[in-house]
Amino acid sequence: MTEAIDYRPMWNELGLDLEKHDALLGVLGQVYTDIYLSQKNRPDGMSYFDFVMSEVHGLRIKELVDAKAAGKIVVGSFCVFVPEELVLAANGVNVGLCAGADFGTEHAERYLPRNTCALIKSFFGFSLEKVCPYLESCDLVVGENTCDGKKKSYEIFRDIIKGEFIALDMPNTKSSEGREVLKRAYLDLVASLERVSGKAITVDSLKAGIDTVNKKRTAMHRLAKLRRANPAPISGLDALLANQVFFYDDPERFTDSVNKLCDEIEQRIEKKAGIVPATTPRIVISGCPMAVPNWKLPSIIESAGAIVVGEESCIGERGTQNLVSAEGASVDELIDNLVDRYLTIDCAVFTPNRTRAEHALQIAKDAKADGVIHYALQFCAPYQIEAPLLERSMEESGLPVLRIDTDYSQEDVEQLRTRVEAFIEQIRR
Ligand code: BJ8
Repeated sequence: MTEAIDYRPMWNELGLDLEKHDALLGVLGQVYTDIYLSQKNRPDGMSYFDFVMSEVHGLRIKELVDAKAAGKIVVGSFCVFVPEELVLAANGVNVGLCAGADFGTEHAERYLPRNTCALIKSFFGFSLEKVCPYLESCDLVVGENTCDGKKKSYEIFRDIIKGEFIALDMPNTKSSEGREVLKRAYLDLVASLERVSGKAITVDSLKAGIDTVNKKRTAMHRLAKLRRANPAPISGLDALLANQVFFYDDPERFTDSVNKLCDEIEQRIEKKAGIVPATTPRIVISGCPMAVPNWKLPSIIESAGAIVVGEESCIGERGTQNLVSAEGASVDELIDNLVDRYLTIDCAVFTPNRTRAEHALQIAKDAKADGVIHYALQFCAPYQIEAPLLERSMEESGLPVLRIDTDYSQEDVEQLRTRVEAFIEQIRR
């Protein structure tokens, strides 16, 4: 039997509040056991993701510490508009920062109005309570001026974290001017990355970064396609977990693990070995991103007897869609390629944003969904206001929609369960 490693000296060194961090890990471990490990008939390939989650504040953080000792930089972000390709090209490790749990909310509300979305309060809470080892490992944190909530809260956040912070100036339209704004933001990011890492981004290093991330996204496209089989070969919760781990893990190891999982899923499909019967109501979720450990809604949906077969979300197909071309003879041309790909992300902060509804509909059709659940965090104006537009286009295509507005607390779980169960009864075939 291998002896458990004591990570406390490392956490202490990073400046974590060990007592609060223990409390957080205790809750997370229990929630993970209740929601994930209680599922039946999971693919064997999910054991890798279980391992990653069991070591999410342990081994992975040790890897970051070791990478820093070997001369790499750690770069944290909160949005899929921050290109991992550039971070890799600058000899960096890219990590998504903790923003999916109700932690330190009261502390966060000393800095932010109560009517701020849970995602923003969460990253404030994690930072103020000193419980996010990813944040504490960062040499550079990259924010982005997307929604007003993030844009304004970053003005405060930059002063409460210990690492360096920059905010990318983001466009809110996809016009040619918008394209220029995004390109300028990426050029600014290149300058910051080069300064912090002391390494110049070259054509070769950027092409290598593009190749690594393209492979990672291609693996996720494969998983997104396979999970649409009927009977569904993998739970929505497990597919969501792979989408969440996308933001934390070593990219090559992650790609390899997703491809192995997909090989296994292909065999399941061949044998028609579903995780649930073929008659199970099929749901697509569309809306705000669900960062670890935000599993509330999918767990309610799946425990109510339906299966989630796709996510139109940044932690899902909105975030992973499309690849970046590696054709180009200069860094500038490659950055144009990045802008081309990243501008296809249908975030609700853009106006207009019609392609999001089209994309969501396409996912629902391809996945042969029986209904769509629109998920918005309370006080997230971009997604809440876009919800009726999306609902209309779904319903015109004959797809019933349930709109859910919620946060990270557990207070509304029973009420949500009742609404979700009624929706599932309505769409049951
Ligand atoms: S590209 S969705 S990851 S900005 S939930 S903080 S929008 S008030 S997270 Fe997002 Fe990038 Fe867009 Fe995706 Fe604001 Fe809404 Fe809160 Fe949000």
